[in-house]
Parts: sequence; C-alpha cells; structure tokens
Amino acid sequence: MPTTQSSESVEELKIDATSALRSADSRDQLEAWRVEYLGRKGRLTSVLRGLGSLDIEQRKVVGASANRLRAELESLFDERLQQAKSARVPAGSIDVTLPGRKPALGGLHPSTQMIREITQAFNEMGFQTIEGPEIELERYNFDMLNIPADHPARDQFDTIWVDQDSRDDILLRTHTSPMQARVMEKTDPPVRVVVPGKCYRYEATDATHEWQFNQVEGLAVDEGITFADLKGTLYEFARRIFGPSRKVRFRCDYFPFVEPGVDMSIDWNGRWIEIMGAGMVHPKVLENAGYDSDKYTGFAFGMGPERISMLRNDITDIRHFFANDLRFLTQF
Ligand code: YSA
Repeated sequence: MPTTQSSESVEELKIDATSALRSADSRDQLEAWRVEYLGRKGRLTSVLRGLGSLDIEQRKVVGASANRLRAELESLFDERLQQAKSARVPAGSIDVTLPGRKPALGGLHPSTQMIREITQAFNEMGFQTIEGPEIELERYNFDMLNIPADHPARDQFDTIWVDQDSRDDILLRTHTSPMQARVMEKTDPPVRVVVPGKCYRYEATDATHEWQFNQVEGLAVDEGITFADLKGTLYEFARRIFGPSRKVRFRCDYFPFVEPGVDMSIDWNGRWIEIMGAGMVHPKVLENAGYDSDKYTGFAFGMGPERISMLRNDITDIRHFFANDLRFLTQF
C-alpha cells in the first residue's frame, strides 16, 4: 500500500467505516452512517474528489483502492440493512399512546344476504331449510326428475361433467331440483323444504347469465295439495320480498318434472320479469322417489337469488356477484 496521505486515508476510512457500521443497529442509524461514509458529501466521496491533486501513479493506486472500498462498504451496508429490516421490533419501541384504528369489518356476500331473506320468508311459512351436494349424480340431476338420457330438456341444462371424456354419471348440479328427489327418497310426507345452493352450467356469460350461480329450490308434498296452494305460497313470498303492491303473473311453462308447469314473473317498472320456474310435482317424480302419487300431491319451484337481488338493487350485470370487487361488495 503506498504511503501517501490519501492512501492512508482510505485505510483509516475502512477501519472507521466498518467499526461504525457494526455499531449501527436501527434503520435511522444506518441511514446516518450511509450519509457520512457513502453520501454525496461523505468521507469516501471526498477521498475520490481529492484524487485530482495526486500525481498520476498515486492517483491510479488510491483510486482503485477507494473504488474497491466503496463496493465493499455498499455490500456490507445492504447486508446490515436487511438484518435491521428483519429484526424484531425492540421492546419499548411501540408508541402505545397512538390512537387505535378501526379494524376493517367483513360482511355477508350479497348472494348470501338475498338467500337468507328468501329462505326466511319460506321458513315463516313452515318450510325447513336444508342443503345438498353440488357434485351430483346424473340420476338425481336428471333421471329421477323425469329427464331420461335422450330427453331434449337435457340440452337446456348445459352440463359440466366431472369427467368430460368418459361422461360418467358425476356432474356439477345444473339446478337445485335434484334435492327434490333426495329429500323424498329419505323422508315420508308431509314435506316442506327450501334448498339454497350453488349451481353450475356450461354456458357463455352475459349480463344475466353466469356459469356459476345460486338457486333456491322449494318443495311441498302432502295429501290434498293443489295449484291454489302453489299460487298462495308464491304470492305471499312475492309480497314479502317485493312489497304488497307488486303485481305477479303466472304463465304456462314446461319442465319435465312438473305438470302443469309455470313461470312466475313480477311487474318491474312496467316490464314483466321472470323470477322462477314452478309447478305441480309430476306423478312420475313422486313415484320415482317411492311416494304413492294417488295419495300425495305437491308443488315445487326454483328461483335465482342473484336475479332477484339485481331487480331489488338495480344491478345491471350479474357478473359483479362473483368478480370479488370490493367496490361492489361493500355497497351491501
Ligand atoms: C322449475 C320447476 C320446479 O318444480 C322446480 C324448479 C324449477 C326450476 C328449474 N330447476 C330450473 O333450473 N329452471 S331455470 O333453468 O329456468 O332456472 C331457474 C332460475 O335460476 C332462473 O329463473 C334464474 O333466476 C336462475 N338461473 C338459471 N340460469 C342462470 C340463472 N341465474 C344466473 N345465471 C344463469 N346462467
């Protein structure tokens, strides 16, 4: 090492800087160290600035050792900074006098809120809430509901098969109606249930169609149930959800698992909006589940809670429900 004034300064600087860095613990102390040694007006920078006053040979030697020192100090500094960042907060360094901040509260998903309102309306009319599997057997989703394999109604339910290639008998339920068959298979009449839950269809999405959505199914079976019971129950449901002055319309519709079948619409700002399918349970569906269709009759219905929430809350696109955007979700 040359014995010039500047080269001695590089050595001294190295000793000073490394020992000062070892004793700097906090991020503030590290920053002060960086300014003192590596900053624009720092000690190493002054050494480099002073190179001009040295003769050419000394300049080469001192310049090289000063640059080596800079690289070494920068790397030591980064290392210490990482250590300081990952160090635990030292005891006593938390300001306990800071005012508390309100934790962000979660809330129920808008679909869940709507489902709860719908099921509560039926609970108050004597229906019990139950749930069923989303991964379903073809037997319950179709066959038991009077939709055999070659039935054209299967096209209406664009099905997501669990094994697309083998098309075996397991699928994601396309509606909540399979729970009609499951409940009747396990329970003797009288039956009064509502079944909320997710359904899946292999269809393109648009403002009113999602490939994943909820339905609420309803089923009532007993001796002497008539179409008047269906209408009375669904009128009362509409009154509770949409208010007493809301107009309701029933029109003929076709579902293989009811006879007769209807759809129910409500008057929304002068337009009839369909909110559910319904009907008297088809005798074949009762018999498939082991019920005596001469003795028992029943009605059933299935509705989409997202579509009902859209009407009530002026939501123009159903895809908001599953996009997980807090700007939408926090409005409920
Ligand atoms: C009919 C008669 C019964 O006795 C019982 C139930 C039913 C309903 C039948 N299982 C069914 O799924 N009919 S449906 O295909 O017309 O769907 C019923 C409701 O689910 C629709 O009115 C709509 O509100 C909702 N829905 C259907 N496809 C949807 C959807 N919601 C969002 N996205 C989709 N892709």
